[in-house]
Amino acid sequence: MLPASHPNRVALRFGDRTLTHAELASCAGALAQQLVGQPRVAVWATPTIETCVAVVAALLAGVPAVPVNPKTGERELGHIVADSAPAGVLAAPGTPLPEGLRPVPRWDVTLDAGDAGDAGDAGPLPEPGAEAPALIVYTSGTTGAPKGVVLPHRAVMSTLDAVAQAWQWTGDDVLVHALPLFHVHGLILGVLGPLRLGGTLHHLGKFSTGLVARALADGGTMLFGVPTMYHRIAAEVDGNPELVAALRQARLLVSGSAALPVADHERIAAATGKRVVERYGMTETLMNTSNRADGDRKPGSVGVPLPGVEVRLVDDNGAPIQQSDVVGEIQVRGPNLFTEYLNRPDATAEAFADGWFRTGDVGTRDPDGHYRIVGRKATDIIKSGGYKIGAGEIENALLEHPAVAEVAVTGEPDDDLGERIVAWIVPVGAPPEERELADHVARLLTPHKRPRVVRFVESLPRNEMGKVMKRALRA
Ligand code: MLC
Ligand code: AMP
Repeated sequence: MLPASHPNRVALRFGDRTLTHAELASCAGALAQQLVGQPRVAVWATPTIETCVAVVAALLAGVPAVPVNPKTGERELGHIVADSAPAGVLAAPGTPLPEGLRPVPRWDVTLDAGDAGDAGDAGPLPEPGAEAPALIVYTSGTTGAPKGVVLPHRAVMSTLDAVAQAWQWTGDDVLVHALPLFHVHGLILGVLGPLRLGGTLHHLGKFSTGLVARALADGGTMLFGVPTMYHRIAAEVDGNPELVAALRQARLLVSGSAALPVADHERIAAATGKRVVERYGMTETLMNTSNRADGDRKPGSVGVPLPGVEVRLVDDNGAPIQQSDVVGEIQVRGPNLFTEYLNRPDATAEAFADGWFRTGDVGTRDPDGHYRIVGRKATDIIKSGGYKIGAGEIENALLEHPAVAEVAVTGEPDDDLGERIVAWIVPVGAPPEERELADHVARLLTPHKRPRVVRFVESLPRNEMGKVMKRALRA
């Protein structure tokens, strides 16, 4: 996992805290010795250097790590803890943990190899097998609680090697980002990517265009972001010469996790001369397609299949589509795929068709082989700010509020977030404050799943079966 080249190069930079590759190997190695043999550990994934050390230690020890969003609400946390049954939780010293994690033993992540006694000198650990689970990342579905996606070492390594090729990404790059460290984008690409290549991650802690500009001006060569971040950058380029100069000198700007609007792509290109490289991934598949650093960066396209990844489009009957420009479901096969949903053999079986993973995304292929994503099969999946959110989980949470009689949740277009969550509510008596409902969802699930708009209605449109007709609501 960790190359021995450039031991004195900075591997991780968070604010004024840094670790070189040698220091990281030493403190993560010491922690790994303590973790060996554990079935699974949770990582309290704050945007800190300790989160990176904890994940690397678990990988070195061959212990699957479950990154947990530190803003997870009580209901969702209860589900993740019960479902993944971690033997312990790794957290930065002094970080308070919520009630739901009290029964789980805590390991403090220290940056000092000496703290682990002689454990750091116990010699290298055996490499985990390629199929051994590396990470379990929770992701939302249309209904029910999030599922744990079991990602083997093979998938993590192959996806990093594939994007390194496509983006000409090397150990000389300094990656800048402000992504959360509990999802594929920020953690696997954004932390493990630079570490595998022997390069540097400069994490900003929290996204702002000012911090991006400063970090790129201060030696950053690559930027990773979700479209919401690029939208905020695009909104500022016309009046912010510092930001424009910083973006101009960057080697590569990469966007993913949701569709980058063509208008934002063009605005950034016009102001900086840089075309953002868009790529397409998913928790279950890691990275599927990308525009290449040395190829056309087509606005509105997610590029071509990454090395080793097979992509196909199928029609409604599951038959492969050979022609270009015909809409079909995107299916994927390759070493980048997950192994299974934890404890959910039913869901795992349903996710595959003849060995191909059914992404649920709908797209087309240009005559030159570039893919475009045009939509999604399930209307109950919402992508907001790059986060995948299931309408069903929010509906269930809202139904627990005493002032809610009936509810339907939809996504509607939002310039900043891509989609915003809208809750359509039939209240019990007088409507509650919108804020109260948003806080309720944030407390039970997580703040990014809170409704941004609440619409009170007298009744919900239903078909003869009693099912809410969400298309009628949106119309
Ligand atoms: C707001 N907050 C609340 C709250 N309302 N907290 C409690 N209760 C409430 N009612 C808090 C939030 O937690 C947050 O805290 C702050 O207020 C602002 O919240 P926000 O409005 O939701 O944040 P916003 O500015 O809109 O965030 C935009 C963003 C974010 C782009 C920075 O959406 C983001 O980081 N997105 C990245 C998602 C991602 O990584 N997806 C990858 C999935 S992997 P605070 O402290 O945080 O400010 C994948 C595969 C692939 O998709 O292909 O990559
Ligand atoms: P997640 O489950 O959070 O990993 O989200 C994966 C989903 O994000 C995919 O199934 C797509 O719907 C969406 N996605 C990721 N990258 C892109 C992209 N470049 N363009 C459009 N959608 C994307």
